[in-house]
Amino acid sequence: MQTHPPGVWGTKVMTPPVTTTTGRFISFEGGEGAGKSTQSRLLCARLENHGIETLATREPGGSPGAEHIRNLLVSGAVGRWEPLTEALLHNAARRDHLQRVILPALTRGVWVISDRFADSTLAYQGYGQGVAHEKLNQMRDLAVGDAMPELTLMLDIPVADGFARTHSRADETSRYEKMDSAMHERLRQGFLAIAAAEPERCRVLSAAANADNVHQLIWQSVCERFVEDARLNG
Ligand code: ATM
Repeated sequence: MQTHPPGVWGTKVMTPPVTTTTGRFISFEGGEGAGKSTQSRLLCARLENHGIETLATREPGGSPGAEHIRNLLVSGAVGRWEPLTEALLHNAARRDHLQRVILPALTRGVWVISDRFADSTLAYQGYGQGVAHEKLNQMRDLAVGDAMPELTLMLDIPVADGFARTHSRADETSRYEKMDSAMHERLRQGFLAIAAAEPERCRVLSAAANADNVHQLIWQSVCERFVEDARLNG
């Protein structure tokens, strides 16, 4: 599994669609404490066991430029950014991540597993922070085009249970964790609405169970979605 983007950055502008490439693009989405990073690691390890090369990446971040933007987004006072500015920063980071890391990996046949992608902007900045969905969709069209994930695994957990998990961790609290629980409730409903609108791409999975059980649900979804790939049965 590659956990770091390749050291040499492509300068050529690459264009979607993802379907012309050989790798597969999977994203994890969900609120606080849903276990996305653990599940992303478990999925990559399982795919590698089946002979599939993977790249575990994340948003905001995932490329050197996008990681710089991430630092601007996750640190500082809650009100540091006006929500529309925040959405633009997330999209700028995403564009860099996509062009410099995700599309080149997919072209090499690598499966890309991203801990968050474009749905997070609609959920957090749209449903959570009130930016008009139309504006967010325009930004997404510009930054991402049709290079959306082929499968999005939405890990769903009640807000209070998710908070209980994150607050037991020693990590520094990010700007987003400081936002009020009403915002987190709105974004949970936002993820569910996004999944309901795109049932072909999105699978909502309960993240309340232990990590091994959640992983089994994820593996089942991956096998169903990519049933034509014989390596998954091997
Ligand atoms: P992670 O904690 O999953 O690394 O993400 C950092 C924060 O960025 C996350 N909240 N917390 N905690 C959600 C937030 N975020 C957005 O608000 N919009 C986005 O488009 C993305 C990708 C993340």
